[in-house]
Amino acid sequence: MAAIHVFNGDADGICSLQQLQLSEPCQSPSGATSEPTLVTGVKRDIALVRRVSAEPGDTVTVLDISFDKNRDACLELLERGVSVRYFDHHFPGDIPSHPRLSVHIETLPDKGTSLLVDEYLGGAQRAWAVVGTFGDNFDEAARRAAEPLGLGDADLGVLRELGILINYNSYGERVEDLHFAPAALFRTLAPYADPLAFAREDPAFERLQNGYRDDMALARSAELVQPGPKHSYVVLPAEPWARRVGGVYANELAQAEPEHAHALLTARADGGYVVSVRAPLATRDGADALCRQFDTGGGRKAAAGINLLPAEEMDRFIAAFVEGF
Ligand SMILES: [Mn+2]
Repeated sequence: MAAIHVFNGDADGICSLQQLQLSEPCQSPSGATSEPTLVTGVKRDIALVRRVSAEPGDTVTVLDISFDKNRDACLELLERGVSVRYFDHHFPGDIPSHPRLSVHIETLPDKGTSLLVDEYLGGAQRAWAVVGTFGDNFDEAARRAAEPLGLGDADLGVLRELGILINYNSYGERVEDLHFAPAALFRTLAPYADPLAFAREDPAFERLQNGYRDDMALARSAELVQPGPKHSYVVLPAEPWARRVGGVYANELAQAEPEHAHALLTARADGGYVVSVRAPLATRDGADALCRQFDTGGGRKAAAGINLLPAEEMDRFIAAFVEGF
């Protein structure tokens, strides 16, 4: 009766698991707390359920990855007698009903998986839900969720910074690009019931702060191109720093210019680009529709991406980007 946790390696995924683990630690038959199996990866690594090896009677908890990309793997587990518990806010497609499948999926534009788990737990680990929500760039929702905690501006700022840093750590083409493998970062956070204590006491926080500062300085020096009246994009080189910082830099651009749509294209070592799109914060709509026009595109209304944009489709992308917003 093993517990297997499958989660996106970003802040929303990690903070969703952190809340569940703090509220429902795994108990082995002897009563000792047992280590669950963790299945995760870089942020864009979302077809994770197929990596699970589970026995009948095991429970698999899946956090912050699209059901649509994991449906077949989930059905296979369910048929083998495994229970699946699913929390997510990405496009799910058809959700089957099955006695061993429990689903908590909502696709609202400002409610991430951390807030779905928070609701499920009755707000029991609210501070971590706030961190995960800041990490997904849902600032207003995060501040609303933080109200009952009665935190001052400085502490709220630390929760926001921690969300941004954990989210930042998840971006990369492969785990080797990252400062911390997401499973290792989760294990580092796991002992801290209070995210403010983690930020104060754990050296991982400072390491993320330094990496973020250095990578962002490089990103900010790249040229911002404006192909339309409310459209900005930037192209970054095929370097580990660019692969790490891209998504977070896109969020920063989106916040600095809320009426603008933003695209960030990072060159891939093997040719073409990885693309992050942010809809204007003012409307939070259209990013998924734009990216789904390309073979490897997907995501949410407010934030979406394309895993591989061939170099020869660059012009088509820029035209669709200007057309789409
Ligand atoms: Mn999320």
